[in-house]
Amino acid sequence: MIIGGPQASVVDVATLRAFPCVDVVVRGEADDTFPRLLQLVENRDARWESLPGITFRRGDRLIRNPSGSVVEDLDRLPLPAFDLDARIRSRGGIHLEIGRGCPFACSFCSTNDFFRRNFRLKSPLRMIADISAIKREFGVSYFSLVHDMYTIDRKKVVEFCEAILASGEQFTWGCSARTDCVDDDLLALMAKAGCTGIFFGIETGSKRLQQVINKKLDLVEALKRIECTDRLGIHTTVALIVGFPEETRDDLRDTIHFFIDALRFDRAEPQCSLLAPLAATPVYEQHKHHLIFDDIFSDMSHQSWQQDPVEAEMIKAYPAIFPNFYAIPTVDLDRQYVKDVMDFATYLATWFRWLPVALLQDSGDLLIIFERWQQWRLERRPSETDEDTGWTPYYSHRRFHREFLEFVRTCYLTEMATARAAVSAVASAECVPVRDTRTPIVNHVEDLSETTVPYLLDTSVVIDLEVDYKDLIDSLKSKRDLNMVAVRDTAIVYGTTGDRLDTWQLPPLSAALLRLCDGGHTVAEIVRLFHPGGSELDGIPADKVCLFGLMQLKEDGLIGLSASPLIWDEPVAHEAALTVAPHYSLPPQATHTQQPWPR
Ligand code: B12
Ligand code: SF4
Repeated sequence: MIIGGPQASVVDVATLRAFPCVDVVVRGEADDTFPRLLQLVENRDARWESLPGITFRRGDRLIRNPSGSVVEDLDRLPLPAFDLDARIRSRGGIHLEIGRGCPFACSFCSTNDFFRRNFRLKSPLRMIADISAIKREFGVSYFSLVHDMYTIDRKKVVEFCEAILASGEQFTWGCSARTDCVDDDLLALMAKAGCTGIFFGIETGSKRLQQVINKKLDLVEALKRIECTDRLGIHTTVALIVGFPEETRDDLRDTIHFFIDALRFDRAEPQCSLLAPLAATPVYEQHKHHLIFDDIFSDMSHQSWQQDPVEAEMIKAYPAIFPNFYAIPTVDLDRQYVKDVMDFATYLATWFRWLPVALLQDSGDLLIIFERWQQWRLERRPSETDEDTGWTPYYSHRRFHREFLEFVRTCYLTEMATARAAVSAVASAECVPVRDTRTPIVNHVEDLSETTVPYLLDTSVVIDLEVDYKDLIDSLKSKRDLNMVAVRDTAIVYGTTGDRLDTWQLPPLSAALLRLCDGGHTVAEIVRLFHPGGSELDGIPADKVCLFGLMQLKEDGLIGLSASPLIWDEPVAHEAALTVAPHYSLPPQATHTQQPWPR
C-alpha cells in the first residue's frame, strides 16, 4: 500500500509505525517519484534506497530516503485523465492545476512548505491550450485554476489575461490570491479576461494577529480590494479563521466585524473556520504538546460531517498523525465561546442579508449583541422543549432565524438600538410573512379590461416599511448614520423567479395599487377605490394613472389577471402568525473553501 499527498508526506514515519498495512509513503511532489517507484515494483527491483522522496518499510526497519526535487518545469506534465471522471460534464466546471508554491510563510499554512516555497506557473500558452482542449472535449467552460497564490507575479498574470483575450476563447475562471498581491488595474484586466471568482485568504480581522500569524495584510487595503472585485462583478470568498492560540476578545471581535463588513458587498461571501493545526505547520510545531481533542473541532477537517466513532478512536490514538482534528488551547478565550460566536456570525449571514450589517453598524459591537442574545435565550429556555438540534449547530436551524428575529424585536430594539426605525425596518424586511398556502380558482386572462380582476401572484410578497428601503440599504453599504435614513411609508416586494430572489422598492402609488389587487376587486372598482375623487394626479386623469400602474405591475410580473373574482375553497388561515425566512444565501459548503463556484 502506497500513500502520498500533503498530509502523509509530513507524518510519514509516524504513519508507517502506526499502520503496518502501509508499505510506502511518497513524500512531496510525486509526479516523477511515483512512476519510478511503480517501475521498481514492476521490475521486482529492490534497490528502493536509490529513489529520493520515499519512506518505506524493509523488514522491521523504516528507511527514509532524502527528499526528491520539485518539478521545475510544469509544462512538461501531462493533463490529468479527466476522461475518467464520468460526471465531468455535469460539474459546472473543473479544477485545473496551473502552478505550485507560495513564497509566504503564514504560520497555519501547510502548502507553502509542501511545495518548498518555490513559486512556479505553467506558461500562458500551455494553460490556454489545456483550457481549449478541455472545453472542446468535455464542454466545460468554468475553470477553477489551482494555485495557492496565483497572483504573486503580476507580469505573468497580465500575460495570461492578454493571451486569453488574444485567443478569443470564451470561458470563465477563478483563482486564489492575497489582497496585497492584486491591484485595481490588475483586477479590472482579470475581470475582462473572464475571471469571475477569487478566493481571498484574509484569515484574521485583527491588525495585531496579522503580524502574529505572519500573514501581514493591511486590512484597510484588503477591504478596498474586496470592494473593487465586487464593483467589477467578480465574486469573492473572504476566508477567516478564529481560535488562534494568542487570540484575545478584541482580536475575535475584529475578525467577526470583518466577516460582517464583507456582507456589505453583494458578491463577497465571507466564511469562518476554527483553526485546524495542520501537521508540520509553524503553529502546530509550537503547540503540538498541548493539543486538545474534544467536541469543539474545526470543520476545516471534518467538512461538517458527523465524526465516525471508529475514526474518532483512531484520531485519539494518534495525535501526531491527525493533529488537524485537534485544537490548540486559546489562552484568553473560552473555546466554546469562540465556536459559538463563529457559528452565530456564520448563520446570521446565512439566514439574513442586511440584518447582521445593520446590527453591527447600529451597535458597533457584535460580541455585545451576541452575549445579550445568549442571555435572552437562556432566560427563555426553561419553557422550551425542543432544544435538541442533533449534531448540527443550533444556529443552522430555522428556529434560530425565528428566535433571533423575536430577540431583535423584543429585546434589541427596546434595550439597545440607537437607530430604532432603521433596524426595525431591516428586521421587518427580513421576516417575510408566509404566503397563503391555499390555491384559489383563477379564471386566467391576458388583457386588462374594466371587468378583469387583478391579483397578487404567489411568487411576490409585499412588505410595508416605515423607512425608505433604498436609502436604508445605501446607508448600510456606505456605513452612513442610520439615524439619517429617510422616514416615510414604503413598500418592498420580494419576487422569486426560479431560485432567484429579487427585491424592489415600489413607488408609493404602485404600492397603494398593489394592495388593492386582492383578487376580489375588478379593475373598475380598483380605479374608484384608488382615487375616490376621480380628479387628476400631476395633471393626468386618475383613472389613466391607475390603469397604467396596473399594466406596469402586470408587466413586472407582480400581478396576474382573472376574468372573475378568485375563489378560495377554505377560509383564510391564521395570517401573518407564521414567518418564513427568505433564502438569501446557501449554508456554508465544502466547496466554499475554494473560489466561489458559479451558481
Ligand atoms: C483543489 C483543492 C480542493 C478541491 C479538490 C477538487 C478536486 N477534485 O481536485 C476541493 C474544494 C473539493 C477541496 C476540498 C477539501 N480540501 Co482541498 N485543496 C485543494 C488544493 C487547493 C489543490 C489540490 C491540488 O490539486 N494540488 C495540486 C497537486 C499537484 O498537488 P497535490 O494534490 O498535493 O498532489 C501532489 C502530491 O501531493 C502527490 N500526491 C497526492 N496524492 C497522492 C496520492 C498518492 C498515492 C501518491 C503516491 C502521491 C500523491 O502527488 C501529486 C503530484 O505531485 C489544495 C492546496 C494545494 N495547493 O495543493 C487544498 C488542500 C489539499 N485541501 C485541504 C483541505 C483541508 C480540504 C478539505 C478538508 C477542506 C474542507 N474543510 O472542506 C476538503 C477535503 C476534501 C476531501 N474529501 O478530501 C488541505 C489539506 C491539508 C492537509 N495538510 O491535509 C490543502 C493542502 C489546503 C490547505 N493548506 O489547507 N480541496
Ligand atoms: S496562506 Fe496563502 S499566502 Fe500564506 S503561505 Fe499559505 S498559500 Fe501562501
